[in-house]
Amino acid sequence: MKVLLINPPAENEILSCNPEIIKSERGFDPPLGLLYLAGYLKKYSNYKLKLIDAPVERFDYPKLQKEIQKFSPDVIGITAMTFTLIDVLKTVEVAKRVCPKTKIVIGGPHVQIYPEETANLKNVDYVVLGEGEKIFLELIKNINNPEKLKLIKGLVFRENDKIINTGRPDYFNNLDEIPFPPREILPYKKYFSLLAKERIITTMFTSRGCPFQCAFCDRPAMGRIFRARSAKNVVDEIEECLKMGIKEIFIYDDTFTVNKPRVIDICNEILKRKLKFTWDIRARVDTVDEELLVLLKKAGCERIHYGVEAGTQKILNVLKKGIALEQALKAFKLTKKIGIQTLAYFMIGAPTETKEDVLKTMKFMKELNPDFVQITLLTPFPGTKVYQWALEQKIFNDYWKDFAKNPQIGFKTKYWTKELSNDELEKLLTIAYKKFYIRPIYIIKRLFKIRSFSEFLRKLKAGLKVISMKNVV
Ligand code: B12
Ligand code: SF4
Repeated sequence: MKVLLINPPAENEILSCNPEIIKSERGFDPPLGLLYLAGYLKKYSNYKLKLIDAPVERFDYPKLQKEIQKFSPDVIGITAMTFTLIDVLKTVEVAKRVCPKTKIVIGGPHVQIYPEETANLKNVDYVVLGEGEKIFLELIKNINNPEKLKLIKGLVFRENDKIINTGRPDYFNNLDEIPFPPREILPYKKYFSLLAKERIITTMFTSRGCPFQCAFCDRPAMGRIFRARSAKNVVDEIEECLKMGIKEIFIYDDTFTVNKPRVIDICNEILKRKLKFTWDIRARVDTVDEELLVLLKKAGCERIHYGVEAGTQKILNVLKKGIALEQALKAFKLTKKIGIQTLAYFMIGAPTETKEDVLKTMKFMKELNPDFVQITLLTPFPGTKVYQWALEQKIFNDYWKDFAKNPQIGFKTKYWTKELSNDELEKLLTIAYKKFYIRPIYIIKRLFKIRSFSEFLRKLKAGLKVISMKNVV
């Protein structure tokens, strides 16, 4: 049995609210979901396995088609975000053209929201829900036995004209039992990021799920149950990465700092093993304190990404972020004092947000004064409370569902336009970026922090893009 996993080319990504700079300069992250599947198959089967990360390999469709034909797999697994659906389907089309008998399996964040719509798409044979490692293996083992497939939770497929949905699967309770992602099966030295200090980066998850309830995020609907790996297991994986020559690790947990004793254990384990590497985390301002930050710094944590989202308490409350502005100010002050870089995420265009609110947010950004900000227009995503409110208030119809049923190139995302029009939102986003980044004091501070000529070139290119921003969306 030959199994091919594919992260499709990024030729038709739906442009959300990200400025061009973030898209073109952000670099490449390994497709961790597929790597986890590969790790599981490697450990628990003897299938011949290949993973293609088309964006990092810069494969276009003709090249991808050749690679599929050459490997001639029995099963192809493709990862899908709602934003990458067009490329997912183009990949399916190319695969079926050269290997018509190959079974096509789709998994990833998109299918959690639109399982049956995905199973109904042309040439899609199976949809896998939830954490796919075990279910994908069970599916492949029983792929020619539909009666057995009906007993595996987490599968959606067509039988004659009927859709069979076997129901939500269970989560892994013990994350330590999942094999590490086999990064060596990809050209792992090609992954980099604009934010990184080092050239070879990788990404890692030390926990899954998020216990918070933010109204703009689909995590509450997807995976509320927070589960974490043990410190030993996490640091074993870190050590494996360092042995491969990886120099920087982005820890992508939804909120790394949910459980303070666990973070303390991870830092102490890194220190005990004397591991030297650069790493960063994503955290909430209400889950850090001085003791934790000091230890993180000691263990080499270089940067913390905080979701601040808005600079007014009114909007934070609307978004159900569950934090206070004072907590944000305190966390940033402490993080900077301790010498850890900060990145703040902000959004513009929340329900009830007026121009005055946005101007206050811009002022707050400068008051926080992080090393970097990333500002986006709030796109109500399916599966979020904000999307539900938009439907209830008839700001738009369930247009994502239409897209999920019939994906078309040229699809445009919609914003919350009750208080501010599209045009106003786009203008405010440009102003916010310029107001933050084009400040003499900021530019001088950053110039002093640059450590190499290549870093200077990358940041110069990004800076010029911000200066030339007209209409960023
Ligand atoms: C890292 C990341 C990115 C990175 C890199 C993406 C990458 N190469 O992985 C970057 C920064 C580029 C990025 C960009 C965006 N992202 Co992003 N990102 C993430 C993040 C934080 C982690 C992804 C990850 O590695 N997860 C860990 C792995 C283990 O989980 P997983 O991918 O879900 O895989 C598991 C299952 O889904 C399943 N599975 C996955 N694929 C497959 C395939 C098969 C065949 C099977 C059987 C199973 C299966 O099994 C896996 C193992 O358990 C997630 C949030 C999250 N917590 O997952 C958001 C997330 C995926 N991103 C999201 C969004 C919205 C975006 C952006 C649109 C943001 C924006 N406004 O521009 C862009 C879109 C970019 C694009 N068009 O590709 C949403 C997707 C929602 C959706 N409906 O699709 C998420 C879920 C965040 C959120 N809550 O809103 N993102
Ligand atoms: S935004 Fe972050 S903290 Fe809030 S629910 Fe989503 S993942 Fe959790």
